[in-house]
Amino acid sequence: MNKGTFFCIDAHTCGNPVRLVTSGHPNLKGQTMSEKRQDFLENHDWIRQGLMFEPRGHDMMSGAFLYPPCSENADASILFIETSGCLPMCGHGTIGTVTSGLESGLLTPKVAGKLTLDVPAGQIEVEYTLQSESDESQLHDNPITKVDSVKIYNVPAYLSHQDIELNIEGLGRITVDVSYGGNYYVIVEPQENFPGIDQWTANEILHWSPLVRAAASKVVTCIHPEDPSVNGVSHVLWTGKPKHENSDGANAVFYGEKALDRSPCGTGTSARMAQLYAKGQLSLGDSFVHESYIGSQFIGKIEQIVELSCDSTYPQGVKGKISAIKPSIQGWAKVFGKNCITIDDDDPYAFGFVVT
Ligand code: PYC
Repeated sequence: MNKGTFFCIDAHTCGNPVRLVTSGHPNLKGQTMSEKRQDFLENHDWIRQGLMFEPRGHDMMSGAFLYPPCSENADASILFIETSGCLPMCGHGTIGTVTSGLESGLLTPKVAGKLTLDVPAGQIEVEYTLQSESDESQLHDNPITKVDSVKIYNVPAYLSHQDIELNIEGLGRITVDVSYGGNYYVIVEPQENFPGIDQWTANEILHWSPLVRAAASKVVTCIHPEDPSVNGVSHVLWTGKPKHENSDGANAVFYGEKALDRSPCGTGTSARMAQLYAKGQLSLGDSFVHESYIGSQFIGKIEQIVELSCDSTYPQGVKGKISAIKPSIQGWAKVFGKNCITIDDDDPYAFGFVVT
């Protein structure tokens, strides 16, 4: 029996996939995207599994649903889906969703060139440019107008733990930081037992990352000070020498069980800028061109310094304010296909599989 039919627009943001699901949305309970994300995970997760895992997806697959706005001032809401679950925030996912949504006419901004979007991690602002600015007024009459670039003003990012020592069997001792940029990242910089991503193969990153994430998760507690449903170290960000002269840094982000981000990673770039700001290596107003493992680039910037409020749910009994940055991330996405995907429960692989 057919459990669901999903029309999708397939795109990639700087190399990493974004499958925007344009039909088959389940009705989600809750007032905010954070509550709706919980409802999706509890009651509708089969849709994510069917659309993200093999044979309909693959290890790197990620995607999104557009929903009506939760807040009065917003244009729309995004629910992110990927192989690891539903991220609170996804930078490359937002850039791909905004591009596909605008080009298909599914997203209609109140103000041309700008969008306000509710996401599970909070509210973000977006600015976009079209391929020819003079075509801006044609966006709704001419749905094939292309989006040139998308800039996200992300949720606040902050360094949560510094100089954590981990002992990884087979690799040795490494010292890492943990930083939040919409997801929690273990950040590993070049040091005695890690020469940098420019010296490692993708297979080496995929091999060591789950061990580093598991080791870090044992010794640090990450709970977002303003939304405890956002918690846990989910991503590992390795750094190294960039390939391009105009890049300020390079990274390779591991997520899920087997994914290596092909984009420079929006939430990872935000977490990295928050770490560098907290350590005095970046300042308010600085830009940071960040490169992915395949050499694609995002332009990051520290737009503002803000504070997050901690209450008694915050670990180690911390109460009061945490200093954070408000980062922006700019990148591009390309739409390359349209898909009609069915999930039939007489298919033994209706809800996908992972080869380990
Ligand atoms: O761009 O934020 C991002 C992201 C998260 C996981 C993969 N990409």
